[in-house]
Amino acid sequence: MALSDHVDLNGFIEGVKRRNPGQPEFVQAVTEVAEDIFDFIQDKEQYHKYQILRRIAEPDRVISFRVVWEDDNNNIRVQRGYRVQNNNAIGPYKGGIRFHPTVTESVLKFLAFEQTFKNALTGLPMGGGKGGANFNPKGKSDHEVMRFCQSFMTELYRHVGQNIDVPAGDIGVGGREIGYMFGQYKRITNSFEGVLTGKGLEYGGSLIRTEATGYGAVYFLENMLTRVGNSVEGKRAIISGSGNVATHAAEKIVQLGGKVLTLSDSEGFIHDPEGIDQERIDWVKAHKTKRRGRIAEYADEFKSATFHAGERPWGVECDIAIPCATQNELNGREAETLVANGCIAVSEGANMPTDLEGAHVFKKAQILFAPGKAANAGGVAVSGLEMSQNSARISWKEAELQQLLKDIMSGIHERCAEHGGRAGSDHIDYVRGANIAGFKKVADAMLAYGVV
Ligand code: NDP
Ligand code: 2IT
Repeated sequence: MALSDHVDLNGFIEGVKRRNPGQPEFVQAVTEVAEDIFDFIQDKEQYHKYQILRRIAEPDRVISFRVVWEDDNNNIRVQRGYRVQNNNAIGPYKGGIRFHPTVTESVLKFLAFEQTFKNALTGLPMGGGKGGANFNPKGKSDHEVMRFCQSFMTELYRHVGQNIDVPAGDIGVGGREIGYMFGQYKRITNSFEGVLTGKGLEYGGSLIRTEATGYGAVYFLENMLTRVGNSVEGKRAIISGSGNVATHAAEKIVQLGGKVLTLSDSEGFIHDPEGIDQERIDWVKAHKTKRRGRIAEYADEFKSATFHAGERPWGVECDIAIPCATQNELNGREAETLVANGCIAVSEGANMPTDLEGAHVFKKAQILFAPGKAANAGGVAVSGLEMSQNSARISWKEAELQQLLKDIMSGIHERCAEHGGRAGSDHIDYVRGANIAGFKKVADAMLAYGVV
């Protein structure tokens, strides 16, 4: 078949839209990747012949199930749970579980698709998957969360296993939820195995897994800045979110001598011109995890700060932006504001926080722009290290793991730089680099397997 007989990019995207009606987030994630991959595979006949991108953009399977549980008032509640197993060409399916009212099949399919490329970029043997439920942990008692997690795992356990699919945390799923789910898996199967990552240190968890995503996003940022002779030191950073990723990104910015001006949640953002230092970050961590409080209360606690209800932080002047809340939280207009305000670098702690228009603005302005699949890969990378420790039945020391995380993030940066450059320009397009490097590894494994 001549290359001209292959469907073009627009035809491909039209097909993705037709096959996935009502799934805008999934179509968006595939479009962003396809824009770069179509260019890359122009002259690579085998990827066309074996329909590699078309196959990666069709999950191996989507499992959907009813999760029924009883609340504290004895009401019977019904939620929908999912596991999307996107691709296991290079290792067991691996990716987080999200509990949030906005969870849909489209959201989890986009996340599992992105995860496939991200996991490949880490250099570790992990395929891509994602799961979750439209359950809202906010305002629920510990017992309600426990009953929900147990019910969720009572179906999920059939589909996962240390060599099959290894879930972890994501929005709304942290140490507490992983504990309840691991306990239920162990109870049902009578098998103590590394079926989940992000576990407590007492029962097979790894040191620095909690910190890894946020720290990794800042290491990636530092790598980008170092390459152009700059650094985090003295820079003003605005961060969205106030959960696991946001608070640890903030911590690492402060450790590297930067100043953090904002944090947010789904109700608005706080702006603290004095800077959110380690003591204040510790307060936010305890407030969000132990007290399950809202970020608005930061402004009651620290008088230098203001709370901006219903707004996002992107209008605050900064050098660096680190979106760490959720998908599509930074649009084209906000991207233009950031660029106009002199922002030089964006490192995505969240998955697909910048929408397609926003990503095009950053690409056009040629600022340093690290997509989530590269910048936030530190979390899943340390999950991979947790799997290795579980298999070997050992625990590595903190210093060792800190170094491995740094090395893995530098390795991802190098892979992106290798594929994201253009002849005649010194600028690295990290989106293109991440898409191509991730695709190539998965694609070459798929070619080795033939048509399966
Ligand atoms: P958490 O649940 O710990 O925190 C999520 C934060 O984002 C909260 O501050 C939450 O505010 C905010 N948020 C959630 N949904 C929305 C929304 N619709 N609009 C505005 N704010 C929102 O989750 P994580 O920190 O773990 O995850 C944050 C992002 O990082 C996600 O995109 C996740 O996929 C990604 N990620 C996470 C990894 C991990 O290891 N945990 C690894 C790689 C990526 P509120 O309290 O109001 O809901
Ligand atoms: O989006 C992600 O990479 C995660 N939520 C972490 C996945 C994992 O398996 O650690």
